[in-house]
Amino acid sequence: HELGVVAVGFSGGQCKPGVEAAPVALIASGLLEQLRDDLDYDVHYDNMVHNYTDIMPTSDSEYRNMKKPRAVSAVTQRLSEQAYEHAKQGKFVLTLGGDHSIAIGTISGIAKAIRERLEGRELAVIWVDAHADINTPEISQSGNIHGMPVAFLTGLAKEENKDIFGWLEKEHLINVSKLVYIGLRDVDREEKKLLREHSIRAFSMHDIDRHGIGRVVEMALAHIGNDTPIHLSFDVDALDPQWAPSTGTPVRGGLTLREGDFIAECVHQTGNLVGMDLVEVNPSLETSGASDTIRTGCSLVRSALGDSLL
Ligand code: DIR
Ligand code: MN
Ligand code: MN
Ligand code: MN
Repeated sequence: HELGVVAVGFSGGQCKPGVEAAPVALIASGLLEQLRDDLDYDVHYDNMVHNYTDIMPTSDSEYRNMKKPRAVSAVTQRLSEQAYEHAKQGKFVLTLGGDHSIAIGTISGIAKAIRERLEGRELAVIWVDAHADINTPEISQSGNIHGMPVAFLTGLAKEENKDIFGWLEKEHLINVSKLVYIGLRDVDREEKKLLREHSIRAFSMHDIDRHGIGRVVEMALAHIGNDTPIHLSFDVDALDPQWAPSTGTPVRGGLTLREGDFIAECVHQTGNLVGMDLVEVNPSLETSGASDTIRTGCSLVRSALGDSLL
């Protein structure tokens, strides 16, 4: 099986430097060799961490309350094309971030490729995160675009300006009915309203406490259905800070390492997984826990790609 890897050293979707160093740390710990040697993937990696300096805007003032809108738009547009190229050739697309704004790029590119390859079929997305990342620019409290990717990907947020996400076309977008969250526990008031208004399927930590992770994953996959290509967008802050302390916005009361791996394993077992983002690992925060956080990230990726299944 073929695997396209894109290392995205980008941190402009939020304000804390360091998250751009995660791809190097993940790769240096041997992740790609493990995928090649232990899991038998044919790994296609261009041997570079993209920071997209060549397409950085010279000035980037706030627009509609968004911080660094032109930088995030330019990077995600380029990444969308990279992900599209991999997915069009039938490769699994693995993106190592970077902050979660980069999902605008990967998911839009994969969604477009899937529509072309599978006669209009729509991509489903499982978003594992402490946060819903569905703020529109106007309701966002922070202005950080890593809290907005789902709004742009579902078309809940729209913008005409081509330099500020106006490049997103219909074929790039996902349907709210094919989106499922797992792990939520820090959702903004206005985001909760959106989730309710659009009847978006969401499993919070409360649901996991009530039903157990096994039943929750079963319900999440049942919602998506059997015959749908799936993208797994995994924010490492879904895990409890005990397992992933080095991340920009840690929230206590999260998933255990095994619960995180279990989600990834089950999604792999469907046979429908076509792409994964691993985002928000920031080795420069809580540095005493950085190597644990990197190990956690590697474990989640290996699980999604079929490790630890007998
Ligand atoms: C918050 C935090 N909802 C925001 N979002 C984070 O800035 O929009 N996402 N941290 O990962
Ligand atoms: Mn090949
Ligand atoms: Mn998060
Ligand atoms: Mn996130």
